[in-house]
Amino acid sequence: MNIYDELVWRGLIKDESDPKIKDILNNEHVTFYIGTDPTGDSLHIGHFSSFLICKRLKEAGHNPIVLVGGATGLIGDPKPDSERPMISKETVAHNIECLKKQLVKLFDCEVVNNYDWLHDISFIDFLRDYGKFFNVNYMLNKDIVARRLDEGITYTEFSYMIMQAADFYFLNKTKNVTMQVAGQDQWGNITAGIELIRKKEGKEAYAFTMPLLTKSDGSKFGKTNGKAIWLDRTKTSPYEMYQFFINSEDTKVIDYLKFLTFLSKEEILELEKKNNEAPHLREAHQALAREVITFIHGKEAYEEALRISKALFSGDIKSLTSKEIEEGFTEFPKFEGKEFTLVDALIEIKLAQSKREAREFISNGAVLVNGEKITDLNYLLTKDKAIDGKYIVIRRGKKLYSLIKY
Ligand code: 629
Repeated sequence: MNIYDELVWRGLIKDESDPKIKDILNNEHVTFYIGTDPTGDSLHIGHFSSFLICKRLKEAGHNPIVLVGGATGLIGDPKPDSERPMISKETVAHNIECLKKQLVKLFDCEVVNNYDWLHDISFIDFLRDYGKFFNVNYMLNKDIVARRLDEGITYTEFSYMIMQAADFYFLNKTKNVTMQVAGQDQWGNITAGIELIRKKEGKEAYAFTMPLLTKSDGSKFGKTNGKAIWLDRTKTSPYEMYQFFINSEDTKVIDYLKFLTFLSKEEILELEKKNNEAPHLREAHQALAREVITFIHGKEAYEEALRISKALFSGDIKSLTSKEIEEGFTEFPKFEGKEFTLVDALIEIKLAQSKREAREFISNGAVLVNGEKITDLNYLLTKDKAIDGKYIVIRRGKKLYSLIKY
């Protein structure tokens, strides 16, 4: 299957600027770019789903360049609903360093920063050499800008499109970049660049966009309980990422495999068959979690996430190290470790309302300490019973956990 047909099969093509895109992708070797603004100090899984195109097209013989918007990040790409708060220059500089590290590590490609060529264009030159090529009606017609007119859009955010167009023009001139790729939300910014190159250089440039991954209800992919799934493991641990993918909706898991992994069509069709026949075995979900976490964090991190998940499910906490407990129990409450009876502890860690209730839970065998059922009402919790001298994991019933940290 040629690269174009593979991208179509994977659902990775939304809009194309020109019917020639198919021939270009299949038969030429082009330099293309995809950009991101440094709005945060880590990429999230939504960025990851878009930037994977760098590896896919590189394997098909094309040359990817990733742009980090040191200049555009100071301006803010207009969102459909409201004006972005300005980010300080120090924060943008910090975020650029963080993103560059992630992008080079994950996608091993050239990274450029549009601050390098945009920062010293004078205001007058910007208006004469770039602004002159943009009819305001054209700009007002761009979907996101049009939707902001009622709410209001500042001159600053309104200018953003010209900056991104200038990037495409500059990269076309200096690095022979003839294609830009992005998620579908970027269509207006990208076509502005194609227009600018045509007007200033009389040359053709190309673009295609990818659909933004969504959940089955149409909401944005990459968030769980309102929390984004970050690539920085200190913000989202591999275990949390594992839980996120294992809990993908059965109706979306095959789409996610096509979008987010390099498994072959045959492998994915096989997983689709298994998912249809026995979704409870979650083989497609397991493959998705394995492929994505291994790509981002490495095999070790995936296997650790799997160990934590199995221990939590089986209750065999003693098989975990204190580091694995730290990763696996991020969403459970943590309490100060000290020497106290299990009865008192249950009250302090909010797993019982009273001594009577605590005794009842213990006597009924509903309380596990580090995975072991304890029915002794005089049981004492001490540091030497903690895993690695650090953690005692208390479980009440099927899935109520609390952590005591020494
Ligand atoms: C200057 C800036 C350029 C080219 C691109 C850009 C950034 C672009 C943007 N991209 C999104 C972002 O930064 O805002 N104006 O978060 C984001 N992108 C990846 C995908 C996207 C897009 O990083 O393209 O569609 C979804 O993640 O929203 O010369």
